[in-house]
Amino acid sequence: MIATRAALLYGPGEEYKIDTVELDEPGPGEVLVEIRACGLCHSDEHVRSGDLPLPHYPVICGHEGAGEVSQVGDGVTSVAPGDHVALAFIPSCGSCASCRVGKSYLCDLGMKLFDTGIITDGRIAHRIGDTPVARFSQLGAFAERQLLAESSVVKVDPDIPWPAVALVSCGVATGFGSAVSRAGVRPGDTVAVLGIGGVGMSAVQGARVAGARRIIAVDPVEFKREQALRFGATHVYASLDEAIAGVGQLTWGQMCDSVICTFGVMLGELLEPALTLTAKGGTCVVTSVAPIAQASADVNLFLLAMMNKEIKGCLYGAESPRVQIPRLLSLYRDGQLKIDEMITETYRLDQVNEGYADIAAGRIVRGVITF
Ligand code: CXF
Ligand code: ZN
Repeated sequence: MIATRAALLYGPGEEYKIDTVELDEPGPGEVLVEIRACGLCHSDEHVRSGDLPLPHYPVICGHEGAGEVSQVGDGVTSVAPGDHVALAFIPSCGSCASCRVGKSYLCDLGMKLFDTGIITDGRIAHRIGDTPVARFSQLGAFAERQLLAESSVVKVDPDIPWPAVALVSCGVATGFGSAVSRAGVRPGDTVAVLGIGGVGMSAVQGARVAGARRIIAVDPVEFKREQALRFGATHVYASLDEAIAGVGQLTWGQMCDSVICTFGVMLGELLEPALTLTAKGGTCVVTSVAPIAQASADVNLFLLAMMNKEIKGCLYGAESPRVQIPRLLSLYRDGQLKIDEMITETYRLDQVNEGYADIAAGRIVRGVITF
């Protein structure tokens, strides 16, 4: 039996509590990973706040993780003890239809994300006494070590600092891909990014790398607007109303080729202003996670058709983790992708509640727990 200290949620609306969780030894297709860093992503906060209630508590959150493989079970071929890995919040089985066509971000194993049993064989492999312990997204990286499916880990080069590996595993891949892959930003485009956290800042960088001419960052927090200018934004606005007025003037009414929604929480009422910012023929990408009960949105359907606009959902930046994570880390190593600069604060595991309080107060772009 293996033990780990972990930050657990015992129910929606509660704060994290540190406890000891028992893990099985790695079975076939499983790996034990010593977690070295885990970013504080807003999706975990959706679980904590109750916007995204899970079927089982207690749960270990934390999915923007990085660590070192310490043990592997039978049949594991892609990693060995000592390897550095990023944790992927969508697993890659490699054999379903989506994986086969290079869209592992839609892997069929994604349907097991909210199961309490481990992906490999569904058994309860994480527990406190007789109580099963769930892991958000089958990861649970707010823990010193974690038992994971091989399909959930992506080998990375060992020279990359742990916090950068962690951030690329979720926020950077999601934001960068939202701009480059899902919106398809092209040189000369005007792009708006709505909400500047780790995902939004990575969308700003994606737009910059893709050659956008104007990058409009919208966030009510002055500190984040200032930061956005350092990462490639050319114009910043404090509100959607100000952005609509400002972009109207800047573009002579043409508005943005693409608009990327990276709000902390997506709400139905935010879609219409995002579409107002979108040019005719343009694309509005919805990346932010909405409360699970958010089933309606404001859309002027007449204008949607008359202006030939697109609305697109976006998961994992619409790129496959095993391809995209190493690719983005190469861009980071070459200095084309700023990741260290996105990390405003580093926390210990037992400071996870403080970290999320800092996010709620708009004090940080990205926080990271290091171990
Ligand atoms: C989330 C999205 C919803 C399910 C799990 C993870 N993405 C990352 O932040
Ligand atoms: Zn995330």
